[in-house]
Amino acid sequence: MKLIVAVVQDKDSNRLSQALVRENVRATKLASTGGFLKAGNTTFIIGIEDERVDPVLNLIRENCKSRQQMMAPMSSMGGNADSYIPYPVEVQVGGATVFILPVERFEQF
Ligand code: 2BA
Ligand code: 2BA
Repeated sequence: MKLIVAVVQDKDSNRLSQALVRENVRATKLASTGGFLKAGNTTFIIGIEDERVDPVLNLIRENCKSRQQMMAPMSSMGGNADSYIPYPVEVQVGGATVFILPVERFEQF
């Protein structure tokens, strides 16, 4: 068994949830925040048998789009002047950032 941890954009999370349910894949959704943009994103954790990992990765690939996102200028108020960015910056936010971990044990009580 593997644990898939997938960070996706909020805009794609409903579509991905629906696809997972449709394909009978169990998952848990966590509301998360990107460390860089400090904007909301969604983290899916999916415990899944080894042979279903690739089909689940395909579902994630098909349902999550890469987008350009503007990063608002950060205020220097109360912050460090070194980290002040005075102009908006465009960043490419990926369709999904995915980690696949081995599961030592899985229990449901
Ligand atoms: P939910 O996904 O909201 O599922 C609640 C309950 O609904 C499940 O209880 C199960 O009895 C049923 N259920 C879920 N998906 C189903 C499906 N495709 N077909 C038929 N019945 C389904 P539990 O199995 O005790 O799971 C409780 C919660 O634990 C789940 O909430 C989910 O958040 C998490 N979870 C369970 N298995 C998971 C897994 N393999 N990976 C990640 N999270 C899991
Ligand atoms: P954020 O940390 O809000 O990052 C959003 C996007 O900003 C990133 O997209 C990347 O294009 C850019 N970015 C992030 N850190 C940067 C930096 N230090 N310098 C320049 N640009 C930077 P993605 O790479 O597609 O990541 C989307 C989200 O996935 C991230 O949101 C974060 O929540 C998560 N993520 C990405 N890599 C991760 C990792 N190695 N570990 C844990 N979470 C990760």
